[in-house]
Amino acid sequence: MATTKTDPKSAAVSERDVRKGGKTYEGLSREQLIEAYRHMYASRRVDDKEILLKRQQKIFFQISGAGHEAVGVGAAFALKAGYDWFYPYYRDRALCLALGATAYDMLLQAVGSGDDPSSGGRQMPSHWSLPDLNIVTGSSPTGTQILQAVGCAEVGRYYAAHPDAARKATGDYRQFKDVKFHGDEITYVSLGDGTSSEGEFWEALNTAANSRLPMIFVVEDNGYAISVPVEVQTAGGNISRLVSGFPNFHFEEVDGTDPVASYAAFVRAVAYSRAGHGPSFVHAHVIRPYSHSLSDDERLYRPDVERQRDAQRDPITRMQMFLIREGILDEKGINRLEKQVDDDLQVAVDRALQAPAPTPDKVLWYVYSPNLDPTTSAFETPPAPAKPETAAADGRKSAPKTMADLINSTLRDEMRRDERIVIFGEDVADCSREEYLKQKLVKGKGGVFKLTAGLQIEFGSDRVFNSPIAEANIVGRATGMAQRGLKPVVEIQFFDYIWPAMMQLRSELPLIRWRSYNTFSAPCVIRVAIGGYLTGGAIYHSQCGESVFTHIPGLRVVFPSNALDAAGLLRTAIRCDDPVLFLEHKRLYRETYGRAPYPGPEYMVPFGKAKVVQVGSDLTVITYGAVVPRALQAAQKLEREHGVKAELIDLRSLNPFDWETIAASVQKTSRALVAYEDTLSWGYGAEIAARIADRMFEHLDAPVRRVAAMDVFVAYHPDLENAILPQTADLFRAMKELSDY
Ligand SMILES: Cc1ncc(C[n+]2csc(CCOP(=O)(O)OP(=O)(O)O)c2C)c(N)n1
Ligand SMILES: [Mg+2]
Repeated sequence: MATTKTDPKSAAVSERDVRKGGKTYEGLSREQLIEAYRHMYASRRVDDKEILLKRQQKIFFQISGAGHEAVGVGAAFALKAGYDWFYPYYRDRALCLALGATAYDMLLQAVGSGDDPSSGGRQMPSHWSLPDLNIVTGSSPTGTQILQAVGCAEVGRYYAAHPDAARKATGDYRQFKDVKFHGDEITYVSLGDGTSSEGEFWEALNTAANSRLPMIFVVEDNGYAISVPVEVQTAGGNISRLVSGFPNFHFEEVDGTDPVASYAAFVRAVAYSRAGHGPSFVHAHVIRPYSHSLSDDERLYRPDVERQRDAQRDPITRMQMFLIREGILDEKGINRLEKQVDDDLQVAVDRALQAPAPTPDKVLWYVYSPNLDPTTSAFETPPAPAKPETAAADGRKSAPKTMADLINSTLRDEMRRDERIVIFGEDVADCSREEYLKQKLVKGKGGVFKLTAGLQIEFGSDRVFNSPIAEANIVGRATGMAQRGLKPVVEIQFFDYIWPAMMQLRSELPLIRWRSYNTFSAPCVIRVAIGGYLTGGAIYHSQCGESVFTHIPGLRVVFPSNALDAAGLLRTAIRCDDPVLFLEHKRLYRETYGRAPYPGPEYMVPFGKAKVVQVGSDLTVITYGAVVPRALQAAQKLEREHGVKAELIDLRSLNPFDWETIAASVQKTSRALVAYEDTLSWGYGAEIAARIADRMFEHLDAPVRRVAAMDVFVAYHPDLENAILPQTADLFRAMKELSDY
């Protein structure tokens, strides 16, 4: 269909028109107004077509952009396609068309074709994703795009300050992550009025205001969120009033059914934000003439009188009347334009209906990077500790160091090697008021566990900085940054407080690649302090729960038990091309067990390779994290007292995990014990136990046993904590029973 791409620079036509004595409309020429109508009408007609196709059961879902056409076209004309960045929501069909998307692209998604450029048949229609136009893969959860857009906006500024970081590099994720930046690009993000109730919206405004980010927030206010009217969602019924106190913003409130007024509002917003003054907020009043979606019938909650009132503001008919009134097009001209759009659309529909369906053999494609496999030998390098004299020279000692020390050294060396790495999180900076550091008034903090100590001092405040206490903010921004090629290595201060980020962690970050059919990706690292055995940690500083995350396709999960593995796995996590949840056990940070000299700046441990901590032949113990040293103690006692030799496997990496090592060991010993710190029921070890029972039944001489925490949270008093968490004595008892079976 005809989707004439509008060169945003043609806005300059207005000057020519003026010189010729032609009238312009807020700077829009007559040609541009005709173009605007073409996009608006095309958008409405794609909706109408999809609705028809849905009724004919040729597509499976429909959600329309009807009523939102004018504001979308106004925004597209004021911004630059393929230059600025776009996080549109599902009603932005007209915006996407005016930026250069085609109706055919959209219909391919509606039919769910394997050729659908946005998702390969994986996402519902209206889930836009077109990398050439900088339209970033969107999803269905309301509002998750907003914090990602914040991250995206931060990236342009970062590359402007660190242009070398944008260079291509080989040998790690950067080889597959091209960077586009200009330095003055704007990030557009839109949402509905109801979505402004989501906390992430407010977190995003807060950061955008505080950092004066070049962003435009657009609230397309159609007065309803499915059946819930705006006054129920928004205190006082007007979002503009609520956000008006945010500093550094430019605000616009506009009739979003009027393309000329919308365009003018966006031109002002763009001028403000592109100049670097800060973010803009455009509140556009629109209508929603087609119910929420085809699954909704708004007559159930909106009386005719209200719906008719809206209909009078329909942007399509208003624009037709405007063009006629202004003598820009007469009725014939309008009919000709509409016929052209309809004819082109029919061609697109016919083609889309013939497009190939996706094939089930590809469903697992792009869950992880197809380019860089972190389980391969490319990520396996031997430790190369510094010789004592060089070690002394660069301030490091070849003496055994703690896990905390080695994580810190690994971060430092990786930051030296890769300027795309940024670190942020709660308290991770040495000191936000950097003048105190410069004046040497303070030493700096660098994390509540000091894992990032000294990094801000060495790398500067734009590479290592504090976030607000808002975990979705941390993960959402990291996702947006990683989409544009940065490598955020962010910290969640305590696993117990990871849950505000759960929508981002479950439904966004790990899905970026799969849902966009490998056209976007977001490889980044989320470091999380986890676990108990702390004495006094109590409920909210001792939780495990790793199985919640190993249950998420697309997310790598690692859990080292000692300093050397932590260094090697962290380096792999940073250099690989997938999102990684890096779990650091707090109790192990400074434990004597598992200390090691720093293994050098190239040391890597591949994912999915377990370590056999002790070789044995009588039973297999499969574990990880802080249970490893406890299981080792129990195994040594078992050998000492009973001559029973257990083979102890430290998984190190939970997703992927090393089935081969488990299988080989169980085949040898015929007895398996799975031990983990998390609560017993539905814990990570349940999956391992089930697989052993399922696949190795013939090799087993005893039931697969588990040792884990009681099914309750960790309590404060040490006696309670000891009873709740698996102890060496519990492990010893279980091993003994299993060997006796
Ligand atoms: C987190 C989340 N909660 C609920 C839903 C279900 N849902 C989809 S759209 C919608 C209403 C959104 O209303 P609004 O933000 O006003 O946008 P509109 O559809 O009116 O343009 C709801 C509740 C969802 N997709 N995501
Ligand atoms: Mg709404």
